[in-house]
Amino acid sequence: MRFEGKRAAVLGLGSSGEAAAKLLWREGARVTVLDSGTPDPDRASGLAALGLTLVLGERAETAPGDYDLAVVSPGIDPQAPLFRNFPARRIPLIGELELAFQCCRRPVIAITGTNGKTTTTQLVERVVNQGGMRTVACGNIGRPFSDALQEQEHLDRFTVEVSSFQLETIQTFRPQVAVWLNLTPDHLDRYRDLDEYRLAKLRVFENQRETDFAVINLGDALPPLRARCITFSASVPGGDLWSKGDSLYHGDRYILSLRDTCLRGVHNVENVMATLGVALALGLDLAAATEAIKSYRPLPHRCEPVGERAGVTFVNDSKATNLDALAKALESATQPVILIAGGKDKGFGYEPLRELAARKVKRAVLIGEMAPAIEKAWLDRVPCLRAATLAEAVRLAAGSAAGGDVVLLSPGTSSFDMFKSYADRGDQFRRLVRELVT
Ligand code: UMA
Repeated sequence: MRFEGKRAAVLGLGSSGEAAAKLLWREGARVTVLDSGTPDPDRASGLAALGLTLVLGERAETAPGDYDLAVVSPGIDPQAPLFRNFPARRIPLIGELELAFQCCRRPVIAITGTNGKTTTTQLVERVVNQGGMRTVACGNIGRPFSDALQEQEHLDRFTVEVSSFQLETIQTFRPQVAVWLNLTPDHLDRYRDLDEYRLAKLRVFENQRETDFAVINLGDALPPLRARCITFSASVPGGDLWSKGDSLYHGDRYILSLRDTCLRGVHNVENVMATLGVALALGLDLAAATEAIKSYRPLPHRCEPVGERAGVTFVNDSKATNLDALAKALESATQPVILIAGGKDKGFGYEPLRELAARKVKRAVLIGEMAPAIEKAWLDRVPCLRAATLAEAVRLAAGSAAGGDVVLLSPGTSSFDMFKSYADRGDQFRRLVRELVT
């Protein structure tokens, strides 16, 4: 076993820290977990019961200790004291994704991009399983790769959603198929600029060889890649997979229409193309892949209709945690929109959406840290109201809507200033709408 007898530090006790600690423990390492926040007590006691050492709270940031390696959780910023304490001591540091890959004996399909990662990861999981190979979806999607590894004897491949945070700390991570969906501004509270974010994401191709595949969006100018490329785009002509309206083609062969699926919007045309690209890379039958895509049901919080009252439709798009996702939701809207937007300040402004919002949004109800900045950016083009809580926002939005309008929660940024997560924000919205419509 690769880590037997090694002294390992795991930084962060969220879901990936817990999974990394357990993997190292199963591998025979001597594990210490350090978390400078207030982690879930059940997680902490579960690891303590296995005999792992825990260092929690502020003292974790300066705790001494001699280790052979440190494994960092993706949410810990390299500038955070807990993180900086380790490189300063010259202890080799990798991320949870790299740790899992080093223990993985199956090929990996990796999916990255600013938006659409989760939908595409689920589509790929479905297509690969129905194509006769056994896989599970894991990684940034929620179940850490290190946890999913426990099933590797029963699997042929891992389908891993990977974030830029996870890619920052890879060394040998080498997907057999790497999917690049798109890149738009996000996480600018962690990266200096878009270029730094892009460079982190590009690392998904770093260790690929000529025999591997890169399934890439032609709309993004990527540097030359070593892997064999399968290209797709809904806007730039010349890709292996291309579209006309809702119809998708491979070369000159018609494959399917998005209307045959439960997915909508141009972003989903590209998510489906990327999935078909993986099917091509793995040599799967495209007709079977198409049937698997047709029977896919999207997850909640992604343009999810949650209620209707007096001809007003309420839509939960809480997963829109960046401007591009909000733009996609607005572009896909065919009715006048009463928009609920705003949330955590992630280091970008809403000015780029001014014209689109002026065309689509009848009124915006703004919440969270970003509310004043959005109002300033849009004020002369979009009538804006401010709400202190989501309940007030729903009330104001419903009061502003007429029959035929849509009340859309599509915040355009993260939720952490007011909610536990985007799912918590979406669940609260769904509940408030249900109370309103019944
Ligand atoms: N912590 C410290 N010190 C710090 C900062 C954090 O000790 O300075 C501790 C916290 O107290 C907490 C732990 O670190 O206990 C949290 O670690 P984490 O933020 O890495 O969270 P995990 O629960 O391990 O979840 C991570 C991903 N989170 C992030 O990247 C922020 C999850 O993606 C992922 O599903 C999970 O691993 C399993 O792989 C979430 C996400 O928001 C969904 N991802 C971003 C996105 O999709 O945009 C990238």
